[in-house]
Amino acid sequence: MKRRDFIKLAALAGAGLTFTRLDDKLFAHQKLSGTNPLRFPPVLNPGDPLVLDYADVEIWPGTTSRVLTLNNSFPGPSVILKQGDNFSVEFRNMLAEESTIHWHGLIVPELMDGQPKDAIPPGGSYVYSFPVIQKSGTFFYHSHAHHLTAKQVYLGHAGFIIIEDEQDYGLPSGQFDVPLLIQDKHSIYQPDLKYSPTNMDVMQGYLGDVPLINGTPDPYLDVHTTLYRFRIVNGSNARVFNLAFSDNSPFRILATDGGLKDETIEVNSVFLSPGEQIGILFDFSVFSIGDCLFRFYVIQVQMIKKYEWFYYY
Ligand SMILES: [Cu+2]
Repeated sequence: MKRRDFIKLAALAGAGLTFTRLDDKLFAHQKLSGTNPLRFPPVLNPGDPLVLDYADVEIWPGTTSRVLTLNNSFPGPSVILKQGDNFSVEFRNMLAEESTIHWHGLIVPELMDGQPKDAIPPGGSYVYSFPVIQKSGTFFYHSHAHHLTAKQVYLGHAGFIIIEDEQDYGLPSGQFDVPLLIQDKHSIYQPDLKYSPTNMDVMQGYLGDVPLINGTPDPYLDVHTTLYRFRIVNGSNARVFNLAFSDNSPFRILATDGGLKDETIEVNSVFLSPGEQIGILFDFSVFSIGDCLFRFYVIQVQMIKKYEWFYYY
């Protein structure tokens, strides 16, 4: 796309994620936008606990933010599962208030679902354990503590869950399979992530003006000239996003909340509401090195009350 167009879009979008094409051998980033390399949370090692606590994390370069972390990671470590696994993890709540881990989208026994009524007290721990019975898909975990969910998720209690199975064979994998957690934050409190809703926010949702992607502000990702899979989760409190490439390139919807679709669907943009995820396929091979391709358009939708996430106050 033309640089002029990009500048215009950047102003519209406020912030987003920039993809810049790389030569397959020369790993040179030609920066058109995006200040910070996109971060990725670590993968949770089998047997490791998930420890919820505050920590000072460098979100904006040169300064730290006091946020909620799991194992000191913001967002929390990614939980990678295989269909047929028996997953088990000890959750340790180091906060001075209740918390839980809710496995959003997973089919698990009621007592393993981290519901508000099953709160883990301050300083307490609990072993979540369940069989992985679902097919390939992207999910995410987050706090579901009573009246504390919105605050704890906003401050950082969230992470990816990815289930892999034989349906994934032949799809982009490894570095070509990219998870993106989008969460909007209030820039007025930067670098802190203060959860401070007004009465109006409580009614209409806590809307930020700066989207963080995997906890990264103004991120970029250098990509190779090949096919990519993106697993995009909207972990915002109330913000609905409309996702599109800056040049209106079509892309293919591979998966939705129900898992992989029988057939991919070609679209030019897609709405993603809080708590929702979508998987897309995009082929970067037709672009020139230095092209700046992908921006998230931030839009505000009034009718958000129907979404589950909205009730997490
Ligand atoms: Cu949820």
